[in-house]
Amino acid sequence: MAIEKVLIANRGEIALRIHRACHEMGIKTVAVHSTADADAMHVRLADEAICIGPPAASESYLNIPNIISAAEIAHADAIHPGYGFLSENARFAEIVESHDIVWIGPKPEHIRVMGDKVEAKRTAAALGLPLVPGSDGPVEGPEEGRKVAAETGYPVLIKAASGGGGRGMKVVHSEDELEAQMSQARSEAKNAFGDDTVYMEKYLGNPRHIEFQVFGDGKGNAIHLGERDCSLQRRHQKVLEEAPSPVIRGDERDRMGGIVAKAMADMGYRGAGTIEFLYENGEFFFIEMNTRLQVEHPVTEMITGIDLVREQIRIAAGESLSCKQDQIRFRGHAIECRINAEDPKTFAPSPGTVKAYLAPGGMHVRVDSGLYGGYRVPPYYDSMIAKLIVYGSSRERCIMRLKRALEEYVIEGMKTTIPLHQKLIDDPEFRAGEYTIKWLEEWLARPE
Ligand code: MV4
Repeated sequence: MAIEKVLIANRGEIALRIHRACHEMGIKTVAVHSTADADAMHVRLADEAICIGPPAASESYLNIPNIISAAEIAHADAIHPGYGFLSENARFAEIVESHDIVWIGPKPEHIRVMGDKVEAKRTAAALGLPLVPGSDGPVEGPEEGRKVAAETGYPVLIKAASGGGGRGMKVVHSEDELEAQMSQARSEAKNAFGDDTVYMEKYLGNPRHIEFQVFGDGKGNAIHLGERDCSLQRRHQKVLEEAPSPVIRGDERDRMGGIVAKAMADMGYRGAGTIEFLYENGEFFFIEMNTRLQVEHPVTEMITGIDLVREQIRIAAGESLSCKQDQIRFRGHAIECRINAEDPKTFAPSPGTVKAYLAPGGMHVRVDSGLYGGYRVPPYYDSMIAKLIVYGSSRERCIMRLKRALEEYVIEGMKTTIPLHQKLIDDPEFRAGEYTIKWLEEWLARPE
């Protein structure tokens, strides 16, 4: 199926990212936007633009009837959902396909399975991925909870089946806390997701978050593009990501990458995916799979030279993967800094008008952002306004170049997290690559 026009069902830097891949493939683009985004860069760049509703995302970027109508009116052949919004909505994927529009994403059934964390673990186990020890499916009540916890050993973690992103998780240190924490977890899950199903895992005290990029062609072929280290998070928001991980050896990458690629081939996975692991004491433990392109995908592009959005579009069009596993080489090191319109100390949102703008450049420096001088950052959406991605032949050289690029970056008119990144990459522990998922929050709490 030839794709000649893509509707981009997203906004901000990812909408630009998709537009760029499309134009490099000779594909026309249709932007959709809320009334708050009429002057956004993604609207300016696209070949056509259609307003799909008021500022609230629930009425615009999440408005399925309006997006489908826009695609019909513009005669788009395909829809790319980006990340967030409708990207992991299996129902939306089905609706797109039922309108004979190509869905640039995984098969709806795979989106659905991975959206339920209990189903995801069951699937991962069947495919031979190593899991965190814990309950085999949902935990129905405190009695079963006590039994599972006694087997895995305390501390344990109660998680929501419909969760992800850390919401509704409860640590249980001993049996006397279990009943209360379980009913807490259940009511929070019910509130947040309308589903009170919970499951239990051994709580890992100090792991790293390592995720593998995978691609499938939907016909039984799959490859992996190595890992990203996303351990530097604050309140479950990633702050800085790198590839490769400073702690994963080549033989570990090849082994685990081989396992995840085989798993994706066996399930007939189609498109881009990310398999998330916790990594502790040299062992990988599967926790979740994301069935979308991720914010941090550029670090993988930098070290492999593969355009992941181009690959997504090729696969959606029914073409094969552009390369075989043995053609993929991992070269050098890449780091991404997420730059948010926030106070770098308090993280309070700081939207405003861009008074002056100068993005860094030079060799191996990439900026993915919809910012321009005079642009007003709307207050209704995510606070991420730019991603700075830097490559170096080694981690040390990458960090030196990143330091240089951060010095160059001028964004006036609002507070940004650039100063936070400058401090972070100067820290000796960061420089040594010695950090886990707890490190950043502890570092932020340190007295100056
Ligand atoms: C865990 C864990 C420790 N042990 N599971 C948080 C988000 C969700 N994707 C999984 N998360 C965790 N699951 C077990 N068995 C610790 C976390 C976690 C975390 C994971 C990755 C990155 C940052 C994190 C911050 C706090 C907790």
